[in-house]
Amino acid sequence: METEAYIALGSNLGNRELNLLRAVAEVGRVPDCRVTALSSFYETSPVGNVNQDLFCNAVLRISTRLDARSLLTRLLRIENETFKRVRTVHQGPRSMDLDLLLYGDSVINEEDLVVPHPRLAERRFVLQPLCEIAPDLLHPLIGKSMCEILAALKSDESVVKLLREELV
Ligand code: PH2
Ligand code: MG
Ligand code: MG
Repeated sequence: METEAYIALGSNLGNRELNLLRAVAEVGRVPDCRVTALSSFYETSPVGNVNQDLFCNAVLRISTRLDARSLLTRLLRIENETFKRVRTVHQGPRSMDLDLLLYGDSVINEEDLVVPHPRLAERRFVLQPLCEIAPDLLHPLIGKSMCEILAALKSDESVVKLLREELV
């Protein structure tokens, strides 16, 4: 059985757009994962307390036979091995961040794996690309569609600018 999962991509170190394209290719190479949709690329102002460069963000949909934990392990492996991600500053600059946003309508609360992603509903840089590919998708905990959640969002004033039209 295949499950639809959504992954957030973010980069603000090196060639950000190339990093995102490479990440899409790497996710597509994971066994038992098919990329089924990719949002446009957005340039976004950094959210959080760290003063850092603008991000490039996008959202990917896959169809997968992997369970959520195996998928997370593969995403972390791409961050570490393909992008040699170095973790110094919490929420600081990164060559690649791959966050598991949603795994079907599963609700998972484990120490290192929380799905839906706990900050999904407050982040414009995630909701805007997500709404492009899944506007009517229901948030499994909030019970509203992604476009309803985006429309009601007030707290996040970060600037999200379309960088590149849909690629696939
Ligand atoms: N990721 C963070 C912290 N802040 N801001 C933007 N604009 N985009 C991100 O991907 C991002 C962030 C930690 O994961
Ligand atoms: Mg993140
Ligand atoms: Mg992350």
